[in-house]
This record gives sequence, C-alpha cells and structure tokens, in this order.
Amino acid sequence: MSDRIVKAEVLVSSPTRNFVTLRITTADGIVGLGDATVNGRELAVASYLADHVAPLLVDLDPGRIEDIWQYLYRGAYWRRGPVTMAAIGAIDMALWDILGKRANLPVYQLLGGRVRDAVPTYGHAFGWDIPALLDAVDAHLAKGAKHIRVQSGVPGLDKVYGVSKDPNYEPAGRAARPSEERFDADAYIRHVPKVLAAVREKVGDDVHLLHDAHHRLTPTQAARLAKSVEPFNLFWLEDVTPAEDQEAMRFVRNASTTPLAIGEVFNTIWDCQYLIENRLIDYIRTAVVHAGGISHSRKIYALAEVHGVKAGPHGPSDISPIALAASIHMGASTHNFGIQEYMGYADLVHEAFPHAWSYDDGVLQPGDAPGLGVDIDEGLLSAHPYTTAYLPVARRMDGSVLDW
Ligand code: EZ4
Ligand code: CO
Repeated sequence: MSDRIVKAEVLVSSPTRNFVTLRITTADGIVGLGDATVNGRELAVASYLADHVAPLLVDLDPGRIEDIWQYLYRGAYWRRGPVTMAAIGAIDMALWDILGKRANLPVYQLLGGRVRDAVPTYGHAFGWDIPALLDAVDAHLAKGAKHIRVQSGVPGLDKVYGVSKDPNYEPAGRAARPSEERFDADAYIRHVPKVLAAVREKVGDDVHLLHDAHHRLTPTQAARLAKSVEPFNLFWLEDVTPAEDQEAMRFVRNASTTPLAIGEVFNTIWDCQYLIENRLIDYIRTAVVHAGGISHSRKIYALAEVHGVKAGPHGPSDISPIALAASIHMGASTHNFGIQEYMGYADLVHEAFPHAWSYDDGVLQPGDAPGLGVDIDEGLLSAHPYTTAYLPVARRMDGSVLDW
C-alpha cells in the first residue's frame, strides 16, 4: 500500500496573526497538513521547509513516518533548535494526517485509541488589577473552566507578561520592531502571592489555578516565589527560571512543594531528559509543533511516564489549529497527558482552519474526522498575507536585557 509524495507546499499567512502551514500531497491525492509556526521567526521556518526540505520529500513514501523523521533529523547533520524541529514537526504531523486519511481513522485511534473521556484544558484569565482579574476568572468559570491560568498587572510596571489591554491577549506585536517592557522582580514577587490569595479566596478549593512566571527569575527569586505561593495550592507554577540552566530547578524543587512546569521552548527529548530523569518538574510543556511533531513528542511523553512526569503542552494562539489538533489527538490517547493549554483563537482563525476538534465546558474533543481533522480555507489565508510581528523584549529596571 505504498503511496508517493508529489508536492510539499508552504503557505505563510496572517489571519489576525502569522501562521506557517505545510501542505503535503500524495500521488493518490491525499492531502496532509502541518503547522510550522515559530512566533516572530516565521520566515526562517518557511525557508527551511521550502528551500531545503520540500524538494527532498518528493517521491518519498508518506507511510514511512519514522524513517522520514530520522532522515530529516540525522540526515541534515545540523540538528535541534526551534527552526529545524518545527519544520520536522510540521512534516511529521502532515504524514500522520495522511496516514489517518488513508486508513479512514482519526489520528488518536492510530496512536492506540482513547484513554480518557475528554482532554482537560486551561485558559488564560488576566487583569491589570485584582478586581479586573476576578471578573476575568468569573468569565472563565461561567464557560465551565475547571483550570485557570491567572496573571495580573504589577503595581509600578506599565507592561506585564500575560496581561493586555485587549480582551484577547496576543503577545506578538505587528510592528517592525519588538516592543519593550521593564520588569522589577522584587515588585513581582511581592505582588503575586496577594493576587493568588485573592483568586483562591474567590474560587474556593475546587478550581485549579496556574501561573506563568515566564523565565524571569533567578534561582533564589524563583525558590522564594514557589515557597510563598504554597498556601494557594497551585496546579503548577510555570517557567520560573530561564530553561537553559536546568540545575536551577533542583534548587527551586528543594525549596517548595509547588508543582513545576517547564519546557515550552524545548525542542527535543534531549532538552527534557535531565529535568525528567531527575524528577525536577511535574509537567513537561513541549509543544507538538516545536518538538518534532507527534512521533518525537510521543517519545518525550514516554520518557516522562517512566519518571512520574505528565505532559502539559504549550497551546497559545501561535500554535495553529492544526498543531493544536495534533496535541488533542495525543491528549486523548496518552495516559500521562495532564492538561492542554488552550488560549483560544480569533474567529477568523477558526474560519481559516475549519476543524473537527471542539472546545466546550473546559475540555477539548478531537472529533472523529479521519487524520487530524483540520482543513484550510486557502482563499482566506491568501487574503491575509504575512505581516512582520515580534514577541516583546524585556529589560530589567536598569535597562539591561532580561529573558522575556
Ligand atoms: O509566551 O506563545 O504559556 N504560554 C506562554 C505563551 C508564550 C508565547 C510565545 O510565542 O508562555 O504566552
Ligand atoms: Co508559558
């Protein structure tokens, strides 16, 4: 039953925000879709795919998913990193999509079938001050949310990660240069426990709360924060320190019992290995698109399973509905899948990527369409061309650059 890849096309578009989409067509006329979006570096992945990889895919058998993964990863010699791994991730996703369409089965069925009724999710609630945040939390509760990420403004800071003036938070700014913001770690660490105390007081014990520190703290600051928020019983505290210094997590771990999540910027199992094997985290946050697709993410999740770590993948607005579908199919079929971040999309994104997956009452369902169950409205994508956009840059109060 072998088939042959005849075409691999890259579509770069901006239906409210930028997306890089890969479309693979086979000789039998099956079309597979993948997401290759790397927020703020979209054109680099588009070029990697169109200039270097798409020509190599032609004539290969789309059913040899693992072999194509190894061919692109090891065969390039140069490896790892977000651009390479998102490109491979998009191809891998598209090949699973093709396999599902060929078999007339949803991808979660190919991965072993359902292990849970639905995929739990969390969304983002934010407010500049505590009353505004509590209103946002109310809106999430009204939609049936059982897990909510809470982010608030910090007195004295005019821009803060995770908080926006727009009701739809979108960190990437459509401008020729990144916007800049100043961060005062002491003010932040003093304020967050007050915010979490107010939210916990409001929602009671049955709602799960999450918070993202977004890589800004030193190990000591991170340990202090993790310890001081213990009374509010977080579901997780995310990205307390920059992810490169992994030993820092041991220091935080030893200081508190607050569950820790990290890894949205990781790209391979080797980036995750130390933290997982040493049980320094509770949740691994790699996104299926940025960590080499379904095939590689499955290996990360399997390693995590052995060490009592769960998957809690990244799911912001820059993970397209195609990659989100791949993540939902994995969530439905992976035993140690903990939770899917679901930030939601603008209406135009739902229209541009019609999808079989659905969100309701705090959970996601993969749907039963063959493959990943996502389509594209090509006319709509081409009507919204790429627009330069960047994630913000953060600086300390003294002006020196800090991790954003
Ligand atoms: O900063 O999606 O947990 N979610 C996040 C996101 C990321 C952006 C980066 O593209 O941290 O807001
Ligand atoms: Co995050």
